[in-house]
Amino acid sequence: MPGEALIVVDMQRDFMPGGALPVPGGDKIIPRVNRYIEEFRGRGALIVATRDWHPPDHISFKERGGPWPRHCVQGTAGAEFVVKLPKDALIISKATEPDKEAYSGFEGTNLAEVLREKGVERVYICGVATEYCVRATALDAVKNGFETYLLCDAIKGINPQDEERALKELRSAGVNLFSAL
Ligand code: VGL
Ligand code: ZN
Repeated sequence: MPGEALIVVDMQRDFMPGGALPVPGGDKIIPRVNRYIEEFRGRGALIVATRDWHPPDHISFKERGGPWPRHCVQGTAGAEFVVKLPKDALIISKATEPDKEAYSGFEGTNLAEVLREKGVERVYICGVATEYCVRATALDAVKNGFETYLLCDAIKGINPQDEERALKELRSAGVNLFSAL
């Protein structure tokens, strides 16, 4: 419906098994994410895909004292999307500055402005990783005043306990936990 957006978070090769920073079972949700993309597109929603898009010397990388192995470096195969996106999808690149981490698709991007410009009031979120970029994006969606739904059958976390904690936190923050399955 008009007024709706589907936000697909970081469905990139490096976050899949075999990638630089794999989310266990991350590839299992690819078909469901693709199905949501088609369904939402069919009903006239705006399709947004965020991508982790780091410079090669990003602050979150181990060689700079950060927590993560080097991943999703701009322009590399590891940063490519693994889901089918329509040509008119809105691509949001985040964490593009060497010295700034950004887990949320709203952080340091124009996502909130674009959604408002397009009359979006309700957002549906899926993707990886639940307790990092999905969590941060959903919290910011609520903060920015969007009615926010998490598509719980199309998300995947790195650590099950952290994922569980994040889901509780999101629910108390006002995120609607939704599952079609
Ligand atoms: C992410 C760790 C580092 C994510 C991004 O997309 O959840 N996690 N960079
Ligand atoms: Zn990252």
